[in-house]
This record gives sequence, structure tokens and C-alpha cells, in this order.
Amino acid sequence: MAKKALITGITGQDGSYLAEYLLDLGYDVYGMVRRSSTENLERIDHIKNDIEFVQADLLDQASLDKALDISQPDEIYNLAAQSFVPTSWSQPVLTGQFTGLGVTRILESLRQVCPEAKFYQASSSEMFGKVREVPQTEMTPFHPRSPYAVAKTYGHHITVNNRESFGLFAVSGILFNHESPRRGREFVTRKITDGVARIKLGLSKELALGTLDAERDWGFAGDYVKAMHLMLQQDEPDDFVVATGTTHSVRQFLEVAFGHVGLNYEDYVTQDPRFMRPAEVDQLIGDNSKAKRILGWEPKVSFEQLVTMMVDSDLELLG
Ligand code: NDP
Ligand code: GDR
Repeated sequence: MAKKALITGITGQDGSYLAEYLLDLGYDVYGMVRRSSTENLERIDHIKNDIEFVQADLLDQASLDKALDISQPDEIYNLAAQSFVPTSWSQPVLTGQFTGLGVTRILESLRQVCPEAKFYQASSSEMFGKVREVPQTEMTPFHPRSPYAVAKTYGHHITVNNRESFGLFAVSGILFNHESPRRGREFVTRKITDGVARIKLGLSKELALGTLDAERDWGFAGDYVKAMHLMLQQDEPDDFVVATGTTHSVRQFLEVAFGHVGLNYEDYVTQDPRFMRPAEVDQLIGDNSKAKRILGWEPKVSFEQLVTMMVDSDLELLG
């Protein structure tokens, strides 16, 4: 019989790649969606007929119980969250409810409805924040720098705590930034590649950004969802850092993205205080050696390939 997976956040970037991957592996895929006045299935439009949708919200315990009861999953991937860091300062309570307490709610439902199900929590490199060591490993202490990161740190600990308290197969993947042509347009990578395409096509004249000095360990989302799946195929539940092990600044991203279409970013990019953050995460770089050793995982798409893939995709979309 086919394995059953429930993906929360299936309408998001990672949800779409994970759903594709699990369908290819022969899974029955259930996707949790929240009610919306207009359909927002763009990222999964091409596979939506292969997915069983269940309606639930991270804020509503009974709806989660029901989603788990309907799907009776072997594996749960908890990808749903308020995931945009700046919004977490303007909506800190909501972010805590979705991104933090939402994890406890799903785990409570899991314990009631399907305690044998394996559980994946989408944790984040943002938990390292003001980093205590370079590169960051599974053992590096956390120092979150935004309400989002604080909520993710809670989600991480409650996952580990459920594993230790109740013997659940519950794991936390500490994923560093991962991007794709399906990335939301407010995140810096997609904002840049969308901006480059607009400027190249004469639809826009400039691109306003915040700091250009922040450095991130950027990988490709399509590679990273495979690590999520691998974590749930292990004999023992454990937590893993998933990263490329290389870091680049926003400025370097700009150089490659504008360079790819024969332009110089300095002619178009302005800095706008509106996009500066109250507290910044200056540099992230992950040590992926545990994931390589135990999961046999490694990233396939390089930084340059990622940037050019995103620029080409935005050129095609807008052209
Ligand atoms: P997205 O922002 O693209 O997707 C978030 C998803 O969560 C959407 O499907 C959204 O649904 C859903 N969601 C939000 N609030 C609720 C709610 N109250 N109830 C039910 N569903 C809800 O995120 P990504 O795909 O980029 O990331 C997936 C997860 O991984 C997130 O938890 C993120 O914080 C985490 N993460 C991401 C990294 C990255 O670089 N992408 C790195 C590390 C961690 P809707 O479409 O209805 O808004
Ligand atoms: P991040 O991603 O906060 O790392 O969180 P984002 O792309 O928003 O920012 C990365 C860096 O770029 C700087 N920056 C800008 N960012 C945005 N969004 N817009 C701008 O105009 C801009 N200018 C400069 C930021 O200050 C920051 O330093 C992402 C999310 O996917 C989280 O959910 C996830 O947990 C982490 O990655 C890992």
C-alpha cells in the first residue's frame, strides 16, 4: 500500500516541491490548506488533481484533529508558518501563534490521532541569529533576532521535547535559506530576480532594497525537500542542519543577477530605510557534514546556477 503524507503549507514554495517529490515516489499526498476567499493554488496548479486537500488552520485545534483523522498519515511535514521575517515585527503575536504554538497544536493532534506518524518540523537557520560560531552546526547555541526566529526556536524545542517526553518520531530540520523560481516575491532573492527582469524588459527603472551586506547560505528548494524526506526514512529520529556550506552577500547576489543580463546593479539599486530591520542577522553559513554523512544528502544546484535559473524564469514570466 502506498505511504500517506500530510503536508501543511502545501501552497507555499517548499510545499509545492515536496508534494511533487512525494508524488513521484508514489506517495498518497494530502495537502492542508486554509480557507481563503480566492483560490491560491498557483504553485501546485500542475499537480492539484493528484492531491487530496483537507481544510484546516494552525490556529484551530479541532480542524487539525480532523485533518489528521481524515488523512491518517504515515508522515507529517509541518511547513506551514508565517515565514516572512519583517512581518514578524509588525504581527508578533500572530507570528507566535502560527509559527510557534501552531507546532504544539499539530503535535497534540498527532499524539491523539496518529501517534505512530513520523513528524518533520521546518526549523530555520534564523534561530542562530547573532551567531555564536561559524559555521553553524546542530550543536551551535541559538540567539534568535526577530519574533519569527523566536517562534521558530520555540517550535524546534517543542518538537525535540515531544520526542524526548513521548517517544515520538519527531525531527527538526534546521534549513538555511533556500530559494527557487517559486519563492515569494517579498524575499530578497526573488525581489532581485523579479526586479532584474523588469528592468531588463523596460518595465521598471530601479530596485529599492535594504542592507546589501547581509550574507546568507542560499541553496535550491528542490534539493532541500529531499533532505526533509530522508530525515523521516532514518531508523532513529534526529535533527539536521541542511545548508550548502557557502555564503554570499546580497551584493554578490545582485552582481550575478544583473550581470547575467549584461547590466551593472550599481546603476539601478537604491537603499531604502523601509527595508532595514530593527535587528539584523549579518552572516549565516551552515555545516552540512552531518546531513552528508548520515542522510547521504548533498546540494546539487550551485549559487550561480540558482541565481541564473531565477532570473531566466522571471524573464520568461514577464516576457
Ligand atoms: P511560504 O511562506 O512560501 O509558505 C508558507 C505556507 O504556510 C503557505 O502554504 C501558507 O498558506 C501556510 N500557512 C501560513 N499560515 C497558516 C495557517 N495559519 N494555517 C495553515 N497554513 C498556514 O514558506 P516556505 O515554503 O518558504 O517555507 C516552508 C517552511 O519552512 C516555513 O515554515 C518556513 O518558515 C520554513 N523555512 C523556510 C526556509 C526558506 O528559506 N524557504 C528556511 C528555513 C525554514 P497560504 O498559502 O494560505 O498563505
Ligand atoms: P530571511 O530572508 O530573512 O533570511 O528569511 P529574506 O530574503 O527576507 O532576507 C535575506 C536578507 O536580505 C536582506 N535584504 C532584504 N530582504 C528583503 N526581504 N527585502 C529587501 O528589500 C532586502 N534588502 C536586503 C535582509 O535584511 C536579510 O538580511 C528567510 C525566510 O524564508 C525564513 O522563513 C527562513 O526561516 C530563513 O530565510 C532561513
